[in-house]
Formats: sequence, C-alpha cells, structure tokens
Amino acid sequence: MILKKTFALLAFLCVHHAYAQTKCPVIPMPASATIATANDKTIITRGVQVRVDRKTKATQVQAVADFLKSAIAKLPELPASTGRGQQILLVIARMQDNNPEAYELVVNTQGVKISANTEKGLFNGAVTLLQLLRNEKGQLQSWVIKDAPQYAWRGFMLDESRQFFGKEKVKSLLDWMAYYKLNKFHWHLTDEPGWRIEIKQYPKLTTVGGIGNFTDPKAPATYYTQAEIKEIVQYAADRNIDVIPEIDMPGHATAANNAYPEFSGGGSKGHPEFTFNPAKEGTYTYLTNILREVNDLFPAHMIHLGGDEVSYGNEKWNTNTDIQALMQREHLANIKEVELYFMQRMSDSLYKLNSKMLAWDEMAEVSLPKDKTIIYWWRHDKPNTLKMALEKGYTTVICPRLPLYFDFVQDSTNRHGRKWSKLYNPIESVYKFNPLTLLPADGNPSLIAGMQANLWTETVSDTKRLDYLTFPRICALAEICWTAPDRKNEADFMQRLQPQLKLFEAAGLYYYDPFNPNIHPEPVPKKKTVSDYKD
Ligand code: TNX
Repeated sequence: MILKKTFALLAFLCVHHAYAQTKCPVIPMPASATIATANDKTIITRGVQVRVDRKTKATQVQAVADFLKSAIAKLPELPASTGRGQQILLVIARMQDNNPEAYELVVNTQGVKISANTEKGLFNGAVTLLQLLRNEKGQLQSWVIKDAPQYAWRGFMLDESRQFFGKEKVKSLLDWMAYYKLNKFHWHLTDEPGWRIEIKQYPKLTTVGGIGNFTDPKAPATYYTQAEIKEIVQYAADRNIDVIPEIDMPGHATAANNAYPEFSGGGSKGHPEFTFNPAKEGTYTYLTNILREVNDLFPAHMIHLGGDEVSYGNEKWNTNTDIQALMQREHLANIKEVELYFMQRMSDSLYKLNSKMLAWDEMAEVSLPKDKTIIYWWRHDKPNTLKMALEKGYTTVICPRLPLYFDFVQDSTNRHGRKWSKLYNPIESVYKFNPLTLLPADGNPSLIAGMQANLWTETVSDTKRLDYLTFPRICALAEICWTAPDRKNEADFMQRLQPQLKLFEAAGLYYYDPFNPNIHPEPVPKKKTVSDYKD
C-alpha cells in the first residue's frame, strides 16, 4: 500500500515536473506553445549570429535582425560568445495563419528559426525569443510556438501635457511596450497646462504654450523639437510601434490659447480660455497649418483630434456674437451642434492631408467617413455611446476608465490617483477584462480594433509615480490585447508576472508589487490631488 502510494507520488512528481518544464513563460501568452523533445537544450550566447534567409531581402527584415542582434548582445542572462555556434534565422514565408502579425518560432539543436508573413510578424517572434532567452538563461528548450494577436490595436497612451517626462523616459516606455508586443503609442501632447510639440509656423505654441505643467503653472517651457519627435518616431518604428499624436480640440486648448489668444473661443471659471473659436475662419486655417506640420512628422498618418469634454469650458459660445451668427448661418440648433460642425471641418482638413481622424467617444455623434475615422470609447458609464459608434460602423478602440485608466488607483491602500465612486483598477480587473462582453447583441466584433490603457498625469508628477502606475499593469494590458480569452488564465499569468518584476527591478523601475505591496510604497504626487479636478 505504502509502495503504491509512493509510486503514485513519484508518477505525479514526474508529470508535474514535465508540465512545469513545458509551461510557457512568455507575456502575452502565445496562441500555441509546445516543446518538441524534452531534455533537448540549445545554447544561445550573446554573440549568436542572426541571419536573414537568402531569399528574404527586404531592408525592414534586416532591421528586425539588427534589432534582435543588439538586444541579445545586451542580455545579462546569456553566456558570452564562444566562437561559432548556433544561429538565429529569420524567414519571410507564407504562414498557415494569414494574420500579418503571425509568426512561428522553432528551436532545434541548430538554433532558432523564426518565420512570418511580414517583418511585423518577425518582430513579434523576435520579442518572444528575447523573453525565452531571458527566462531560460540562454539554454533554450525545443520550443515550437505558433502565434498571432487577437487584436491589431494594442495601445498605451501617455499624457505629457500635464507632466513632461522627456525623451529618455518615452524611449524606455517604448522599449517595454515592444517587449510585451504593444504596438500603438498614443501621445497626448497638448492640453490645458502645456503644448509640447514644436510647430515651426507658430513658434509661440512651445515658447509660450510650453510653459507650466499641472502642478506648476510657471515651470520653464518643456517640449519636443521636431528633430526629437522624428527621433522618437523612428525609435518606435524600429520596435513595431506606430505613434499617434493627439492635438486636442476644440476644448483642452488653453495652452495654445495662451500663445495665440486671437484664436481662443473662451472658457469657464474652472477652465479659462479652454476652447478654440469655431466662428473664426482664421481658426480653421491656423489649426490646419498645425496639423499639416504634425502629419509630416508621424508616418502612421493617424492624428487624434481629441474632441472630449468641450462642455467644460464652452459657455462663452452661448453669448459670443460671432458664434451666434455662425449658428444662424449654418442652422446649428445649439452649441453641441457647433462642436460637431467644428469637428467635421477639422476632420475634412485631416482627410485632405491623407490622415485618418481619431477622436474620443463624444465624437461618435458626428457623421464621418467610416474608413477614415477611429473612435475611442472611454466613458465606461455610457455603453450607448459604444453602441452608437459601432452602429455607425466606426472602428473603435476600447479604453474605458474602468479598468483601463492607469491614473486610477490599483490597491486598496493607495491614497492618490483616481477612483470611480469606490471603484478602482487593480491588475486583476485589468486582466479579467474582455471587451467582447460589452458588444451589443447585434454589434460587429470586427469593428473593435483592440484596446488601450491611458495614463493621464494630473497625479503623476514624477517618473516614480509613472512607473508605479504602469508596471506591472502593462503586462495585463498586453495579454488581454494579444491573447484570446480562452487562452487566458489568471493564476498562470500571476506566476509569469513574478520574473517580470525582477526585470523591472534590474531596470531601476519603481514598480508596484502586487505580491508584496509594501516593497514599494505608493509615491505621493506633488501638491495637487484628485479632489482638485473633476470629470
Ligand atoms: C478625462 S479621457 C479626460 C482627461 C483627464 C482624465 C483623468 C478624456 C478623453 N479626458 O482630460 O486627464 O479624465 O482621468
């Protein structure tokens, strides 16, 4: 009897051991990951050759090879080079899965082969390889991974108007986004406290509009020059990330109006000089000139025009005589219609520049060409707005405050950051989120482009808080964007998260530790707190 039990235990341990070995450590979890031959190990050193298949010539593929080679050379976990040895081969080939981002990764005793339909797929495979290499310290098991994303839009938004973090921090964020296969960086560059992008035709936008931030209205001007923008956009492109700038209008325009008051449409007590003037022809020329320069800097040709919360500061529109005349001339019944008229005209300007128009869900009400418009659904308490956007046929990015606003609190003991009534965004809620559960009965799931987390920075006065709010929730975001719901497993995810925290530690990030929150106490933001602003 005892013998029988011992055997059973041994058998269990063996199976358990083999199972543990085959557990894929990658975040986001691939669509399929198996091990061909147990016990086979392939040693990859820091000097491993990275080759592009002879028939695969595109320069973009060489760029992926260069990226991978230099990333591997920096991995502290790998043994140093020992002369010749295994190689990594990148191949463009037709995959079973025709998703442009699909890839296959096979490890055998000769080395690693990554195949994909496109260089984007190869990049995804390269990132999976980097994660495996770090996790297995260069001794790769014989992985066979077949993978493709659930969603094409896997985004992260950073607000640099409220706080300016600068080029190095943005590059570091782009590195982490790429490591977890996030591919859209939405850059909120203009708002009430500051304008952060150089526009050559209107230099005061940055020299005057760049002054101040959310906590200090007199802080010296901070902004990105066009040369810096180009550098960051290229850095992102090398990591398979599109950059989407946001130039917020007609509200949230205070910083621009400080620089060029002649285009201001006034504001309210709480939000002075908040809007652009929709009744002045000059406003449309001015903003179109700005957008032309912006469009030239961002090759994705997608510009976010904001369109949110205009009612916070457009009460002067009710009394401004020019706006009253505009309403009569264009048969606009109220100032909401003025707002939609303004957005329609600015959208037309963008379409003429061959750019798509992206906007917050307030703009789902405007009727625009479906194929050139993307709506961001953020007001989780307004499911009808999502319904309307989908009914109108707009491609939609899902980024509801609950659970995808990363300026929201994540731990019951946190004292700063936002809550919604008593609700907040712990990593578990991010992980559990599935946007398809919000799809109306007759909704078309293919209109859901994907998801995005938004980091607004009213309470993020330094990089410590930026890190604390972003890491590790970014890992949960990546997995819900990439991995199909039936492959998700929260307990397994939390296990895969542990080694990520070590990487954050080694990178000097001030991350939140969900297993031991006391390790890094919540950083206190400067002066202003959540109670000072409303939604
Ligand atoms: C709402 S989301 C805003 C932002 C704030 C944020 C704070 C959206 C389109 N507008 O202006 O920063 O709430 O959580």
